[in-house]
Amino acid sequence: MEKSKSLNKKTVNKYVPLFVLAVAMLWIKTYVSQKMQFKLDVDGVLQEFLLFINPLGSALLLLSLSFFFKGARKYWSLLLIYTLMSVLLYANVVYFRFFSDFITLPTLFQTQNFGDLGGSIITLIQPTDVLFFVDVIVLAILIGSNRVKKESGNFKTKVILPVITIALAISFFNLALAEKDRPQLLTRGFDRSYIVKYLGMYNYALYDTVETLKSSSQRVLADSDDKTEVLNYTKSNYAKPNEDYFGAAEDMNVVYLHLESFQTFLLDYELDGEEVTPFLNSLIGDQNTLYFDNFFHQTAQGKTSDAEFMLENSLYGLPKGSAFITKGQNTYQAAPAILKDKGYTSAVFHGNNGTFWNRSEIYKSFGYDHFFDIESYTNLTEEDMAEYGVMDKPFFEQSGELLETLPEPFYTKLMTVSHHFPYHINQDLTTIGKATTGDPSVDNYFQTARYADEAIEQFFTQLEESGLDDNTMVVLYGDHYGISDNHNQAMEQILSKEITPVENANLQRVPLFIHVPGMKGGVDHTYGGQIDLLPTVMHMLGVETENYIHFGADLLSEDHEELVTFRNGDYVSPEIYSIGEKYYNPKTGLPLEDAQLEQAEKFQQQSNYELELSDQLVTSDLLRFYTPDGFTPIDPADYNYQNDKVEEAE
Ligand code: GP9
Ligand code: MN
Repeated sequence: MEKSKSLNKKTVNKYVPLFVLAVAMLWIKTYVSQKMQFKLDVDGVLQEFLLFINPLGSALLLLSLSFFFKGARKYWSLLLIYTLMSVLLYANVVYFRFFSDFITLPTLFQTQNFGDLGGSIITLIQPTDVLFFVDVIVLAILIGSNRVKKESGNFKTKVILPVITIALAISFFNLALAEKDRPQLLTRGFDRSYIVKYLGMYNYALYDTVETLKSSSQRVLADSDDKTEVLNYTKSNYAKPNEDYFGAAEDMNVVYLHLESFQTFLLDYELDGEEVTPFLNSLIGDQNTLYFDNFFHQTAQGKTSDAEFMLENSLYGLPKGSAFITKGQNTYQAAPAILKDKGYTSAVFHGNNGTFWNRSEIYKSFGYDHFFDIESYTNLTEEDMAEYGVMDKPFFEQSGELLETLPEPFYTKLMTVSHHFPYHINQDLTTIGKATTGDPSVDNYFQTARYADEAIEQFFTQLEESGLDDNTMVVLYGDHYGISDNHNQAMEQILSKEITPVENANLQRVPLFIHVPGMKGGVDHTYGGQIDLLPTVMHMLGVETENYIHFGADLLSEDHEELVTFRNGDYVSPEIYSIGEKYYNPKTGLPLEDAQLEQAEKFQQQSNYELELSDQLVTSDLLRFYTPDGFTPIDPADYNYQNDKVEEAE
C-alpha cells in the first residue's frame, strides 16, 4: 500500500512537468497559428480573448488521455496525441492557404484529389513551416532520451479526474462565452471560420466529425414523403419559358466551355492600357451572343465540382465538402440524362485525371455517355501540361478532333485548366505582362487569363473550320473566383478602389455567354447564378422543365426572380445585398435603409429555405423517390469510360 502510494507520487512528479510543458507548447503554437495563419476576422476584446483561450481546453483534454495509459506507454501516447494534433493543425494551415477554408471530413475522403493537388501543395508550403514541428521534435527528444526516466507507475483516478474536470470546465466556459457573443453557434454552424475563431481548431475538427456522421445517417432515415415539400417549393419557383427564346437552339449541339477561375472583372479590365481578354470582349458585342453581366458563381468548398453540380442538376452544392465526392452514388436527373431521351449523345472533355473530384463515378450517375480524361489525349510534351492537366490550347485542339467523332446532336462540356491557381505559365507562352502589385497570385492571374482567352478564340475557329458552328450552341461560364478575398489588398490596387463587403460580393461575378447561331444577342443585366443555367439552357433547346426538381429558374423568363443565393446564406439582388448577416444597399455600399429591411428579411428567409430544401434533397438522396414524367432513370452500371481512353504508341 505504502509502496504504490509513493510510486504514484513519483509518477506524478516526473510526468506532470512534461505534460504541462506539452500542454503549454501546443496551446501557444495553436494560438499563434490561429492568429497568424487563418483569416478569422477577430473583432473586439472578447473575441481576441476567446481566440487565445480556445486551444487550452482541447489541448488539456486530449493530451490528458495519455494519463489512462500504463507505465512508459503514457509518455509515448502523449507524443502520439501531440503529433496527431500538430499534423491536424498544419494540414489545416496548408489547406487554408489554398482554399481560405478548413478541412472537412468529406473532403478528406478524396485522397486522390489531395494527391493530384501535388504541384499546388508544394507552392503552398514554406520553409518556415518547419516551425510547426520544432515543438514535436523537442517533445520527442525529451521523451526518447534517457534523461527523462519513464516512471512505470500509473495514475490514479483521483489525479486524472481533476485534470479532466479542469479541461472540461475551461471548454464549457469557452463555449458559454462564445454562445454569448454568437448565439446558436453550434446549432446553426454559420461558417467554419466562426467555429475555429470561437472554439479553436481542435473543437472544430470534433464538430465537423459529428456533423458528418449526422449527415450520413440522414439518407437512411429519409422516405418518399420527404420529397413532397421540395417538389412543392420548386413547382412554385418555376419560371415559364420566354417565348422569344424557347427552342432557339432546338436540336442543336451543346458545347459548354468551363472557364476555370474566371471572374467578370477580367472582361473590361485593361492592364497597362491593354485588354486582357480581347476575344471574350468581342463576344460581348456579337449579334448571336447573349452576355449576362450580373451572373454570379454560387460555389463553396467543392469549387469546380460545385459549379458542375449546379449546371447539370440545378441543385446547390453542399455546405461543406463536395457533393461530387460524398454524393456520387445518388440518383440524379441531370442534363445528359434529360437530353438522352431527345436523342443526344453526351461527353465531358477534361485533360486531368478522371478521378479528380470523383468525376469518373458521378458522371455515370449523371448519364454521361463519354468521359475523355487525360488518358484520351496523346503526344503531349511537358510544355503542354499545366498543374491540373493539359494546357488549354493543346486541350482544345485535341478535344475539337474528338468532338467531331461524336454522333449529333451532342451535349458536351469542355473543362479548361491552365488558368488555375497559382497561375503559373511558361513565359514563352505569354502575350501580356504581369501586374505589379507584389502579390504573385494576383500578378500572374492576367497572363493565364489572356492565354485562356486566346485558347477560346482558337476553339471558335476550330468549330468554324469543322462546320459545326452553324449548328452548335456554345455556353461559356466562369466556375468560381480565382482571386480569394485573402488577396483583397492587391485587388484594391488592381481595381483602384476600396474592397468593401459590397465590392467583395461584386467580385463573385463570373462571366456567362450563350452563343446560338441565328439567335438575337445582347447584354442582359438580369441577376442570376449558376443554379439558373440548367433551366435556361433546356428552354433554349426546347425542353420543358416544369416537372423537374430545379432550384434555379430560366434567366430569360419574365418570372425569373432576381435573387442570387450564395452557398453561405448571403445573397445578392439588384436592390439588396445580404452579407455576413448585414444588409447593404449595393448602389451606395452603405447599410440598407429601414424602408427596405422587410424585403431584405423576406429574401433572406427565402434563401435560407431554398438552401435547406436543396441540402435535404441532396443529403437524403430524395430524387430516388421521384421520376418526372417522360424521364428514363439512369443506371450508372450501364456506363464505362474505358473505351474513351487511347493507348499511346510507345
Ligand atoms: C481539376 C480542376 C480544378 O480537375 O477542375 O478544380 P478546382 O481546384 O478549381 O476545384
Ligand atoms: Mn475550378
